[in-house]
Amino acid sequence: LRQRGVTIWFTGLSASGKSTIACALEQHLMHLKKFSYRLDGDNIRFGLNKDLGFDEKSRNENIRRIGEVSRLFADSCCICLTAFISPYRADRAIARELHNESGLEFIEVFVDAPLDVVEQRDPKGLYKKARAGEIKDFTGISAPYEPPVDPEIHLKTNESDVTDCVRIITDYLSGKGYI
Ligand code: GGZ
Repeated sequence: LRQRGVTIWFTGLSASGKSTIACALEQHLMHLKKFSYRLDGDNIRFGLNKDLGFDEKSRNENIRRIGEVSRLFADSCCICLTAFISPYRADRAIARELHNESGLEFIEVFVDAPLDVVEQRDPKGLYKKARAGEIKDFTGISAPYEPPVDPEIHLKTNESDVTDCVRIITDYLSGKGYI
């Protein structure tokens, strides 16, 4: 493959737009005939990581495994997209280090939307349940989210639409020669 592998790591609150943007980016990369693969809750939390919940230790292990898997994809010359809350800075730093040790770039994308905005969106009613105490350890409500300090890309999804966000990422990728 005449393609360099890389991992694009989305992080942000539930309903911030991680999956939506990752899906749209994946579509765009497909049109460009780039080899890419998206890891998200549907193919990871229901498979490889179905033994894990949402307490801190489980999230650490969730992200550790996703870091390892995304490195394998990137190592196979794939543009790997990951869309997980990944709330802990230290866990994201481990995933980044793993990539760097293999000579692979790790592009951290902060999908930023204020809590009151994502709580308004609440597409699955999870924030409402969390507020009511029906879901414990819910990120932003009863569990922490540690925002990235120096992400490669910072998207504000209450100001930019999906198309804008995808363009910001593809501009970055073409600047680096990935596409
Ligand atoms: C946060 C939860 C929780 C709790 C279930 N806290 O918006 P969604 O529904 O579709 O995405 C959320 C997803 C978060 O899983 P991740 O693997 O991305 O989390 S982490 O990176 O922190 O390990 C949400 C749903 O699972 N969900 N319970 N308590 N989100």
